[in-house]
Amino acid sequence: MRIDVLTIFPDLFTGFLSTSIPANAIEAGALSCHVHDIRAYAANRHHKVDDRPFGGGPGMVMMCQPIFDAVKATDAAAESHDPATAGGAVRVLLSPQGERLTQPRVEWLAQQKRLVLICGHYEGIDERVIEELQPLEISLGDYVLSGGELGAMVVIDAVARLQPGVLGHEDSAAEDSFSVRSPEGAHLLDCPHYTRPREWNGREVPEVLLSGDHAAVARWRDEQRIARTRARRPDLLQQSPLAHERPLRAAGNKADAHVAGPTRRTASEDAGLHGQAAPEGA
Ligand code: 9WO
Repeated sequence: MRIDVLTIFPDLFTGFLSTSIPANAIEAGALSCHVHDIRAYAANRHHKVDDRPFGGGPGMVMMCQPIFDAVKATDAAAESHDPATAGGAVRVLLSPQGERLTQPRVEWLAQQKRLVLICGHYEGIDERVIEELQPLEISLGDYVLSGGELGAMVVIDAVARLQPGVLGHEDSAAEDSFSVRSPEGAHLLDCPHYTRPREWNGREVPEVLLSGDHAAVARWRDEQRIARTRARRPDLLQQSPLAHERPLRAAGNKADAHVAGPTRRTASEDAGLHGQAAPEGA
């Protein structure tokens, strides 16, 4: 997978991309990541990328031209380097106005050939370039940051670890929090983990984990995942397991971009969410 990042603070990415999982993915050849300074595409002498808001108000607004030209230039560079990406990249704008990032969305993003992550700054971005580029808008959560860069790093980290051959331990990406599902298909939280010593500070490791009975261990972990999810994130058990199975925006398809509403749940899926084989309480 190829990722292009467009930002006015490219330096923020250097430490991140040379360390940890994304660095492993790049090292393994599963990911290439190119960071571009939006300022370099500003068509004015001062490399100005922002201007005062029409209608007044505080702060500055990012101008259309530098962002648009940066996207077009990186599209051209990517396609000349690898014609397989010519079908169009998935464009992502990190923004509090976006859909909430979830693991099913991460899994969908991880399967794309190419992503273009656009990081905004100041009070916002001129709406017309958002309309023109039709990015998928993604939010980390309901809070305002000073820019989209931390969101871009979150997306890179989350998709990098899902690239084939990236994790030393191939099973762990498939087995950790949010990748394990209940029989009904709901994403579940992770079970507790323990390592040596067997007793620490007067606290013992659960007996079943020392039993050597693999089936009993697997059963206990499943019960823990379901009980924890019920206790801490009951909303996960209510969500449609199929909500993200369908791409909300196909690359280059303007018709269904922008507002990515949740998929409606069918009556049979609703029925499947009841009567879970889980212990009561947590
Ligand atoms: C600023 C602002 C001030 C008062 C009320 C609402 C407000 N919204 C914004 C705003 O959206 N500023 C943005 C800063 C402009 C584009 C980039 N910025 C950004 C991205 N802030 N927070 C994010 C972000 C990205 C992903 N997930 C959570 C937050």
